Formats: sequence, C-alpha cells, structure tokens
Amino acid sequence: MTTTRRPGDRPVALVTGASRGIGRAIVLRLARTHDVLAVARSATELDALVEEVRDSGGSCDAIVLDLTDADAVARALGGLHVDVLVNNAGIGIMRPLLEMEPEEWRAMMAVNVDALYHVTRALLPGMVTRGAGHVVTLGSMAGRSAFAGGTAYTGTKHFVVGFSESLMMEVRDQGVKVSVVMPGSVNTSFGRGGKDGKPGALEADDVAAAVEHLIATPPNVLVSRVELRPLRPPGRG
Ligand code: NJP
Repeated sequence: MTTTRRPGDRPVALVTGASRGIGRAIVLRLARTHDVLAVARSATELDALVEEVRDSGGSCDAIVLDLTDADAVARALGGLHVDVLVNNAGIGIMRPLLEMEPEEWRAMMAVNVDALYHVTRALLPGMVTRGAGHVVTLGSMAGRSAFAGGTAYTGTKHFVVGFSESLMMEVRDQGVKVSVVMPGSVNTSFGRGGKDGKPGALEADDVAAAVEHLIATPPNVLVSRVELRPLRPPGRG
C-alpha cells in the first residue's frame, strides 16, 4: 500500500474493528470526507464494506489484521500516513471475576488494552512528525462506572480513559488531538444482550455521528471526552 500523498488528497482515516457494529458505521460516515482504511480480522465483511463505500463514490481499503499480534500490526501499519486513527476494536466478556477463565481475561486485555498500544505506537509518530493528527478511542460509560459482572471489562475501559487523557497531554503541544468517546449501551452484537437485545440503546450510527463531529472541529478546538447516552433509557422511573 502506497503512503505517498499529493497536495489535494483527502485526509486518511484508519478505523479498527471495522467489520461490524460501531466501527463499520464510523467507516461509512468518515468515507464521505476521508480516504478510509478499514481494519479487522474478517475479510469477507471488510470486502463487503469496501464495496459499499466504493459504490457510493468513496475510497476504502481493507487491512485484514489481528490486532493482538504486535509484530503483524507493526508490519502492516508502521509508516502509513494516517491523519485520523479511530481505535474502536474491543471485546466484552461480562462475567464475575471468579467465573472468568484465564483465557477470557487475557483475550480482553489483549484487544482492549494491548492492541491500543500496538496500533497507536505504529501511527502516532507520523502524526507527531507532521504536527497534525487525531487519535479517537472508543471507551465506554463503563469507563467511569461499575457493575457486577464487569470486573475485567470496566477495568479495560477505565484504562482507555486514563490512556487517552494522558496521551492527550503528551501530544497536544505537537499538534495532535486525542479524544475518548464513551457511549452507553449501543445496539450491536457486542457483549450482553446480543443484537436487538438492548431496547432503548443508541444505534451504531449515533456513535459514528459523534466521532464525525469531533474530528470536524476547528483546528484550535479539542473535544477530549464525549459521554454519549440515550435520552430516555427504559426502566428509569
Ligand atoms: O462491537 P462489535 P461494537 N483484531 O462486537 C473487532 C465499545 N462499546 O461495535 O476481527 C482485530 O460489534 C471485530 O472484528 P473481527 C466497545 O468496547 C460498545 O459494539 O472481524 N479486530 C469487530 O469489527 C468497543 O471498543 C458498546 O471480529 C478485532 C469489532 O472489533 C467498541 O465500542 C457500548 C479483534 C467489534 O465489533 C466497538 O463495539 C460501549 C482483533 N483481535 C462501548 N477483536 C455496545 N455495543 O454496547 C475484535 O459503551 N475485533
């Protein structure tokens, strides 16, 4: 994949977890204004997404990648020109700590925590060198609250908030914006409930619209944290 950029080229956005759910919705939104790189493991779903974007006149390329493979991430992403990185990939295994298998713990840490480092470490140096860029990471309202059965998941999302806000302070003076988007429940196949199992939840495109909005802010404006809730969640009197 070429990284040579010409004057007038559209900015490049790379979205992880693009094969379905929120990441897919973000790709479809950003493809209106950006050339998009869509990252996930599922080649068939990514191919369908690429086709959909191209059919509507946009530019999208798929990168089939397991984000938990640090060497593969460095090989595939290192040196790419990316103006907007959306760290969206995540998994949610909701189980009390004492019922959680060690491999479930490790799987969640590998995607929600370690992969965030692998991907950001590959793409941030280019942004710093160019003095411009935006890193947006999908956190969660679970990154500021707690629930039984969420020991590991809320831990990873608290990590995301600390990571994003500290990174923001490390690179803002070098022209790079860092934001964390924290939705409540979103109607995807993620975690508890399954698709269509979350009445009153946000839709994936609601989250994508928020991401689109915050990367379109003027150069001197940084929205560093977004908490996104449905207006009238069911079951609240
Ligand atoms: O998740 P889902 P959502 N390597 O399950 C990818 C947060 N969030 O869109 O590899 C590469 O539909 C996977 O692709 P594939 C949540 O914590 C959600 O709902 O093909 N990619 C798929 O594209 C997460 O950070 C809710 O299987 C890997 C994507 O990740 C983000 O929003 C609420 C991978 C997951 O798609 C997206 O969630 C909230 C790997 N090793 C926060 N492993 C909610 N939905 O309710 C997974 O507050 N992926």
